[in-house]
Amino acid sequence: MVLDALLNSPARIAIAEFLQLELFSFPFEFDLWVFVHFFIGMLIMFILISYNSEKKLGINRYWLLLILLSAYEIFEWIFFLTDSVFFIQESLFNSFILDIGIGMLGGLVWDKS
Ligand SMILES: [Ca+2]
Repeated sequence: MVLDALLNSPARIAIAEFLQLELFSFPFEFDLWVFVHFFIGMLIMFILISYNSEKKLGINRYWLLLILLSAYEIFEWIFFLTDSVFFIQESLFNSFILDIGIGMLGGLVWDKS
């Protein structure tokens, strides 16, 4: 299957391994994915502001960002629970506190800069 070939390609595995480079592991695991989550938070905030989402949807942009980041983490867990090779098991703390928190921080930094 094309998807399997893509997911198991040497380039994807190299990128995934690179991003898992552990910067420190105490008090929690902290790898390069932190920067991905941070920039994704900034990017989503940029899009929410650019499309005037608060006015159009009537929801505060920070709630929208939280909903989108949480939806992604739930999606990732569903993939993990179905034994997909694409996502690596994370602790609940890493997934729902750290990843979402870092994404929210990225959004805040974009919003305030
Ligand atoms: Ca995650």
